[in-house]
Amino acid sequence: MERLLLLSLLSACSGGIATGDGKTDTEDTEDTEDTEDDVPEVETECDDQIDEDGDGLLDCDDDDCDGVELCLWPTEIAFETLIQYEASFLASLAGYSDCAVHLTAPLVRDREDSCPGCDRVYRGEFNFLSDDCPDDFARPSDGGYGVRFDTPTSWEVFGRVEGEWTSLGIAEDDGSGTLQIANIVPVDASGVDGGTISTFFSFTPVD
Ligand SMILES: [Ca+2]
Ligand SMILES: [Ca+2]
Repeated sequence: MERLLLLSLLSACSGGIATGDGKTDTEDTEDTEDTEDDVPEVETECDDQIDEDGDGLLDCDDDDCDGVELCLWPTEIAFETLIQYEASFLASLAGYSDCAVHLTAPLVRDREDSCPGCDRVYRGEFNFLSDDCPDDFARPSDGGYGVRFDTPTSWEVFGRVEGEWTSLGIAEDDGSGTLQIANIVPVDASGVDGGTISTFFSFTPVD
C-alpha cells in the first residue's frame, strides 16, 4: 500500500509513470536507451484488468494490491430471495390466496453496467425453486443488483424499479457471513387491507 501511494505521488509529480521518450533508436542520442524502465515495479491499478508490472499477477491477485479496499469486495455472490404474500381475510374472501416465490441466482460482477452511487453491479440468471403465485404477482424480473459497500457487514443494495436504480435497503450480516434485507409491507387494495408481502433478500459472498 505504501509503495502504491509513493508511486502515485511520484506519478502525480512527474505527470506519468515511467514512460518512453518517444524517440526511435536512431533518434535517441542519450547514453542509455529505454528498456525495462518503462515497466512499473508494482501493480499500479488494482481494477483495470492490466498486469502493469508484468509479473503474471493481475490486479487484486497481485500482492502489490494487498490492503486495497476494492480487493475486499466480492466478484461473485450467491443470491437468494423469498417473497411471501399473506392474504388478509378480506382478500381471501375476494379469492386471493397465500403464495410464495423462491428463487436463487449466482451473481457475478457486471463491468459493463453501472449504477449511480454503487461501487459495483452484479448480474445473473434467476433459478426459480418454487413459485405458486398468480401471473400478475410482481416478481423480480432483472437479475441485476448494485451494491455500495459501506462496511464489510453492511451493504446498501440497489435494484432497478421501473428502469431506475433504486435502493432496496441495507443488507446486514447477522454474523453468518450472509447479508440480508427483510421488508414487510402491507398491501393496500384501494383502501382495503389486502394482506402483506414479505421479501427476504440474502447475499453471500462466494469469491
Ligand atoms: Ca492492474
Ligand atoms: Ca502484476
